[in-house]
Amino acid sequence: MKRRVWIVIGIVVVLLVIAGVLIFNSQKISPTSEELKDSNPGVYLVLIKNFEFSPSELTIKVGETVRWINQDSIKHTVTSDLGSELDSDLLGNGASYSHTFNSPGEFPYHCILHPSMIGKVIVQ
Ligand SMILES: [Cu+2]
Repeated sequence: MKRRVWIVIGIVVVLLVIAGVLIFNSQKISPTSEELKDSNPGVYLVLIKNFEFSPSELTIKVGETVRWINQDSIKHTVTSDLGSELDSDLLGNGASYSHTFNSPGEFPYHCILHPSMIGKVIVQ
């Protein structure tokens, strides 16, 4: 009888640990912009996922940083439509590109490989 209780408790503990690991991992895979902003003041996250920049339009202040993370298995770039403000290498799965904007303006960008992928950073 007592042994059975301990077995049940053991099973519950194991299930809780598994649930905890699953929840922790799911958060790690897809951090939201707000989460990253909280942990890194002045840094915004744009996810590259399903051939889209998300959020596609982002408003920040001068001196703040945007970090793009590619979550697709396909390679993408972050490239300014005009000029060279944004000019990433080919970003593979999990790769990221960060850029700090030091002057105000609108900075539209696209992916060189997929011109339909467009986004814009507005720096105030
Ligand atoms: Cu692309």
